[in-house]
Amino acid sequence: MFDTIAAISSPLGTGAISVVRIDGPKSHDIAKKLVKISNVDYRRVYHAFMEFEGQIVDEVNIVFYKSPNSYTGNDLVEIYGHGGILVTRKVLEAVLKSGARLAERGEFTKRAFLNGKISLVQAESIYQIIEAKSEISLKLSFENLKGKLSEEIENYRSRLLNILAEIEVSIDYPDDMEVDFDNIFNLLSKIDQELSLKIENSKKALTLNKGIVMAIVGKPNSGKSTLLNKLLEEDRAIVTDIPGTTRDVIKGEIDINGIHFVIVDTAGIRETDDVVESIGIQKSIKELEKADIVLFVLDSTTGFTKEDEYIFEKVKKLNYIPVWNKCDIGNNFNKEFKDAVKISALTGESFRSLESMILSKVSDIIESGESSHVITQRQLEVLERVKRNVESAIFNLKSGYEVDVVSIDIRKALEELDVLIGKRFSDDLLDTIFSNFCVGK
Ligand SMILES: Nc1nc2c(ncn2[C@@H]2O[C@H](COP(=O)(O)OP(=O)(O)OP(=O)(O)O)[C@@H](O)[C@H]2O)c(=O)[nH]1
Ligand SMILES: [Mg+2]
Repeated sequence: MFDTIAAISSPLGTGAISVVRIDGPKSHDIAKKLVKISNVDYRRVYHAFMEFEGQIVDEVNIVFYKSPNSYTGNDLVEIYGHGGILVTRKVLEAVLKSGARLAERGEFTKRAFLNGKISLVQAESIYQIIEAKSEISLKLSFENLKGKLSEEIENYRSRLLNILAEIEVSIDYPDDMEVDFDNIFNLLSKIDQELSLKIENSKKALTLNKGIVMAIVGKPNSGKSTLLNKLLEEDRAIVTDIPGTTRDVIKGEIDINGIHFVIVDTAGIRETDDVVESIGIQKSIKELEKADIVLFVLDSTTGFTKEDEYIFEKVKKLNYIPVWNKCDIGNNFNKEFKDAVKISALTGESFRSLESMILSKVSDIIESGESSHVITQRQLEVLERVKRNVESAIFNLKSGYEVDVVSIDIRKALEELDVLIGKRFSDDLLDTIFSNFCVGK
């Protein structure tokens, strides 16, 4: 079923150690020949000089894994070499010339999935672990790797199967078994409610995984770019005392208490005849609407002005924090915003208060991380399809349709749960998932 593949599994660059992996039926023979070891104990580290066509390729440590006790479930070899770019390429080249094919992206992990070593959800968690930007996403990904989401799905599966069994018995033995419609209705409604909550939390948890988007908006010269730079602790955006300095959207990433944020600095919003500036302002407004949280920067040297009013009209519908900036030199705090957090983007004064305010404004997103174990867009979409089928079952039950119509809906919901966990899959789906991985993973 599998041919023999190989790839460099460590990042290609200069490092202490590099890893080349070989997987498949010929992996052991290829490696043994290259390192001149004939009898091997599995999972033991051997030291050797690798030779190919009479030349030393590298000095390596090498481990042989015997199917099914390997990452992929196949015979597998891992070669640890000196971590140089050229030398590692040479090791791979020797392996390829000895009969292996270069692996595709994620092909080792795909093999682990196809061999039943891991579920699709676990494969996705492995990808998420590599991609994780904050501690909380890392924690969620590890929980899924250990099977948390799979457990939850199994729970829904068994409940739906029980309902299905009850319905099917009544179809098979219509004279002996009365369907308890009320009970089925209640059980399905309970599942539906739980799914709604799960989906809502999952959406927030996905935001958490990608990074919470925080837009900094305000009138020109209020100190937005200064604030961005101070938060990032680097000179990312140009700062001048000329209003209208920032034209384009500038992004940066930071962690606050282990939570990952994508910060977006925008052009100061005002009426202008300048073509470039007004394009920038249109962009600002777009970013504002997409953000999970908005820092509305007010200038305490000018107080709340007409320009602020215009921006406030847009901001007030969103999840925003008013921030009085330049408090080192100004004290024009209008009463509408007298309780707003008062900072100095220049000196960093009161940044701790600003950070705790930010965290409390996104606490629902942060808390979603505790209760949701859906970590990818695909998982969320499948879960939404499960819910649609459950809803359809409830609707058909209420409308007095024959129970076999309801049983079809429940079967579909069950099928989607199988798709979620990877009991059912298409080649396209696998390609989409594994093509995100690196070569060698
Ligand atoms: N004293 C003081 N000056 C500040 C503070 N924040 C910003 N400034 C100054 O205000 C001016 C404008 O700062 P920017 O950060 O460029 O303002 P902006 O909101 O990004 O402006 P636009 O890009 O034009 O929209 C600069 O001269 C900054 O040094 C602050 O907290 N205190
Ligand atoms: Mg700016």
